[in-house]
Amino acid sequence: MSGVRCMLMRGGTSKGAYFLGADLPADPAERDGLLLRLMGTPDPRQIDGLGGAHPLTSKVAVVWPGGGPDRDVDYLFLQVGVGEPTVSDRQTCGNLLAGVGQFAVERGLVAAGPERTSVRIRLVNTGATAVSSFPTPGGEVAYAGPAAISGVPGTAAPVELAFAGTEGSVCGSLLPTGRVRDTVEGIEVTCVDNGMPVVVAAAADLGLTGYEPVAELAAHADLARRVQALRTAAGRLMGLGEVAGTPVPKTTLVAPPREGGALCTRTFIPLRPHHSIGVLGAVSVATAALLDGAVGHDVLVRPPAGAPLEIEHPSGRLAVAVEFGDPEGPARPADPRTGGPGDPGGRGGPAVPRVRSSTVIRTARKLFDGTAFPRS
Ligand code: NQM
Repeated sequence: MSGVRCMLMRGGTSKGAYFLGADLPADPAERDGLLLRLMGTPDPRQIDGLGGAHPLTSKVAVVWPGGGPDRDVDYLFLQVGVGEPTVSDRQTCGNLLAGVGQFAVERGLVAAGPERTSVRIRLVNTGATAVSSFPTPGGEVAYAGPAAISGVPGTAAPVELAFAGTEGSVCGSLLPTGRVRDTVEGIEVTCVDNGMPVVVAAAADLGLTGYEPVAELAAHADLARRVQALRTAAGRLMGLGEVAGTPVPKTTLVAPPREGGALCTRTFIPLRPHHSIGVLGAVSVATAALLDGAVGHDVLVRPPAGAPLEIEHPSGRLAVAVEFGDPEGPARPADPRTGGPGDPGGRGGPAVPRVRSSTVIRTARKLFDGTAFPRS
């Protein structure tokens, strides 16, 4: 049986199989069929494949040389279902992104610099771009280093991810309903898309504290049903159509921070509670919380000027820096009253705020490089 060249990597708090585009079938249906057989889907335990029986470990990155002067590589993210035979390109993944630059160097798509390397990556799923910068001492990718990220044991080399063009990644605009706040299923929500479509609601409005451990949320009898009702109704308002069987929008429940961060979160992807929070999910939630009138804005504890927002999640924190302003023009300083970009409702501020860039620090590690064999 013929195998496929594959690298298994941890990217941030996710794990996935990385492929060169040229190593997979060009036909998307054929490619997806192969990926299902490689990952072990639709067995809920993925026992006969590479998948780890959870959405966070059933992921695929496909990378190929960039087709334009402004980018080095293109990165397509595919979410492979666990118990269902699905392969979705409807979202990107900021966690697997953390390994894309190193993979591109390892596969010879990008030449490493003598100390550090920056790789310009087009996020094919959304059209956004990211610059990934990581250490390459002596022209070799260094995976070991001093950076700790919540949700991953130990330390590794820091990977800086700077995003641009993430507004409206899937929905077309930062506030896809055209409003900073909506009432959906009797709950106040903010629907936002700054790289990931997310429905933000106050945990208290669903009868939760927002500090529950993941196991408690997973065991909650009625919660998945309520989250599904909320996101399917919100998904229609966001112009996403029928979202019951799709990975977006995510739902994030927010509460006041209680560990020194800016905001506490519990996220569902789309119905299973996240052990931490997705990278672009956190970027979107942080962006929303900075908007006057948005759900979460009233409980946000703003950091000192210039410091990133520490988004608390079940296994620690994720620091997100969001810069507002015309993406083509100079950065606009945050509104001194709110720490955010001003009132998006029009009461003296811009009608729709613009996001200039967002930055996070992640780590990644090469776990295995070789040949993967699909189930026949
Ligand atoms: O939001 C989970 C993750 C993700 C996606 C998800 C991600 C992101 O934690 O950018 O990284 O939202 O399904 O890897």
